[in-house]
Amino acid sequence: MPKTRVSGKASTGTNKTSKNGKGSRTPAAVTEDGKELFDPEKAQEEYNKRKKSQLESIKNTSADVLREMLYQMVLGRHFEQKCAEVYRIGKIGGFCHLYIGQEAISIGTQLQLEPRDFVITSYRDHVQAMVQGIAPEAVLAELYGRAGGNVGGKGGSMHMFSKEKNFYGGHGIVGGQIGVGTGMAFAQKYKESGGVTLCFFGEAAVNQGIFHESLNMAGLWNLPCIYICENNRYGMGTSQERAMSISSIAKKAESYGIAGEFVDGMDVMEVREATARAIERARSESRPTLLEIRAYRYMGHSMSDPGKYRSTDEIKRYQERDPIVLFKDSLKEAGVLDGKDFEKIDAEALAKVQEAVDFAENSPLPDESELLTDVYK
Ligand SMILES: Cc1ncc(C[n+]2csc(CCOP(=O)(O)OP(=O)(O)O)c2C)c(N)n1
Ligand SMILES: [Mg+2]
Repeated sequence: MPKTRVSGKASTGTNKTSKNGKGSRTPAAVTEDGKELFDPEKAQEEYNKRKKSQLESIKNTSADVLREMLYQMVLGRHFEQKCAEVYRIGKIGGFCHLYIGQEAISIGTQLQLEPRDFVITSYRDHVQAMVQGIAPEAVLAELYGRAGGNVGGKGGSMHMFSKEKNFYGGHGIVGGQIGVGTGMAFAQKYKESGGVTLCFFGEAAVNQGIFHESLNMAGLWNLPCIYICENNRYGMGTSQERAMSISSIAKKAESYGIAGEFVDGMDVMEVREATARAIERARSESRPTLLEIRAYRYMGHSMSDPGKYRSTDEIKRYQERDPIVLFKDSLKEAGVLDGKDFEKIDAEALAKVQEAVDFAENSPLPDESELLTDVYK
């Protein structure tokens, strides 16, 4: 695998947003106002439809970028599975929120960023930190609370951070990062850096006041901020339907006069194209965008979630539309990669995860002298 990140600009696709930014491609398994409910037949239909559009997008993307995208998705999946395994045997303490099932969001959005761009996110941050260029070794050592972690073992799972990689956390307060991300975009505009901010948050954060205050400001002040709502249907054990008065989050963009788009988060190419449109809007017009990207979290909210609020059947039905499987099928059909390449990518990712484990295991605990450094006194 190349060590340097293959970025490459994504095409903005044919699914242009309308003037108010609303996307035209609405998955069949989801109605216009975002009301889902899962119908396996419709989902299959949608899968086939998406596959066609994926093939189109794949044709317009370089083979190196496509391979890197798949590698990062597979690495993210294996890394998180390893986290679950080592958490269960007590290697990781505290909270641990996994990203399995949502990989297409991080990979589809972040791999097209430039060094001047910023990222900020919630506590579900391991994969996003790695895609941003923080080494898996440093992320796992951080989870282990070791000195080799990207914040010296003092942040843990929820607080990945790297100034060098423009990755500004890792935040535990639901929605807190939306205000900070808005400020980061303000700084980019004020300093005329030409950079954009990707600000990730879950659908439950949309019910917080900070979401509305931030989007209002971003709309009013023309900030280059891309608000990415990762709608995985649940905030801890509460489904979106039980907590939100309307189900289309993308529509909320209209309240602030900014572009909003609904995106299928199981389709990494669709995520990539929607993000490319938002980046273009932010860079050339300094206008914000709200992307509602629908995916599904396969694991519990955190490692301590007993998962009594949903059925295993529901989880299985989403897994049938797994973003990695869908992407592999399309890459194969497009003649970009084949079974042998997939095996190689899998082996590379597993080897990288093993390197991360070896590094974390052998990394020392932070020195006692570090106890009061990097904190407000
Ligand atoms: C202000 C605040 N309220 C409550 C919590 C407890 N809490 C932690 S995660 C969470 C659910 C958030 O769900 P969502 O925003 O959808 O993100 P997801 O976990 O699904 O990625 C809640 C309520 C918190 N951390 N911060
Ligand atoms: Mg959620």
